[in-house]
Amino acid sequence: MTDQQYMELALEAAAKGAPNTWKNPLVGAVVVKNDQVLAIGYHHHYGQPHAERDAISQLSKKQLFNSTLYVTLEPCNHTGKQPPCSDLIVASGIKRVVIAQEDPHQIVAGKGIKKLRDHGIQVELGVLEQAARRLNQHYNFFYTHKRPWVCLKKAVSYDQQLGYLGQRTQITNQAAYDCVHQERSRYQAILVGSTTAIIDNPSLLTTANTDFPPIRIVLDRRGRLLQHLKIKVLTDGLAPTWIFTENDNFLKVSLPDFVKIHKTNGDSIQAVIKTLTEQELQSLYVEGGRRVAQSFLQAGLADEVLTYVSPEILGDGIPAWQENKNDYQYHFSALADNFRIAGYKHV
Ligand code: AOF
Ligand code: ZN
Repeated sequence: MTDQQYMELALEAAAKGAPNTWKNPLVGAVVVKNDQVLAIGYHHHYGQPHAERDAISQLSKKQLFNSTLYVTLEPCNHTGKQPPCSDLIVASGIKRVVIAQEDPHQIVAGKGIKKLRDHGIQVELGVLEQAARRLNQHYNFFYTHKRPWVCLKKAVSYDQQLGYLGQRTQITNQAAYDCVHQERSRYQAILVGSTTAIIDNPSLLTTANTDFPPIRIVLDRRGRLLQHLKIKVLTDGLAPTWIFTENDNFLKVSLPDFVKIHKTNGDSIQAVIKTLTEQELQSLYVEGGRRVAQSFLQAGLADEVLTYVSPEILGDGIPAWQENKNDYQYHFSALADNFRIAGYKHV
């Protein structure tokens, strides 16, 4: 088999970690000797051993001697929640390391590769690099641009409307609804405006089986939720909820521990981005409200737009917000059971 084929195996293994590696990247590793795969490992769970250790620990010193390691991300060279993989590789007797992509995280960024080379290990970089970058798209974006990737989602009727004013409107069907619930697990935070939180009363959960549900963020500048303290995101305790508000009265009411108040002063969009960046949360799914979406577009903070289109005609509903078509490039579309999804990326 070729280097590409072994790397393909490592990429497949890496994907198994989703969505439980959470803020950590998906990483896979394969050990090969004499054209035989000796071990396949991956990063299973946030805080647990890295992919390299998962693969190497399956083998004896004798098996590892003179072998080749294929790994989808540059091995780390720091002590975090785990010890450095570079030291483990150096001590293992592995003679060649093939890496798909360099780690953009400044804590690693080339240092892992340097360490291996300094110890006489042959290192090759860039095998299936594009596929590896795609696998950790949000991670790569975050550590390159120092802010989370933002996706704006809308569900529209065939006549480009968001729903009827002041009432919950089911635009797309159950299949689309299920799809959104799965999609949420790809993000580390989900955001809606207070109007959506009150009128739709969504739970904003994901159906994916994860230990790290996305943080639910509600923008509530004036403190309208104070009159609606029984809504799901303030009572169910099923995921953390953050409220960004200018209203001090939130600090006077008793809220459950999973609800956190972020006091803002002025631009709440920038406050959300700043807080997520500080917490190293790498992606945000914006789900609700025409005004909220427009604020993100105006701030130039919409990296991707996802549109769910149903075949229904609403007639006299709220017109959907529109991104500037010149700023966005068609990315993909999918036709499913009675609805269509189209994705566009900022150019
Ligand atoms: C992973 N899994 O398989 C590899 C990672 O806090 P730590 O010790 O878990 O370190 C996390 C960093 O380690 C991560 O951001 C990335 O730079 C590097 N490599 N991380 O979680 C892995 N190989
Ligand atoms: Zn590591």
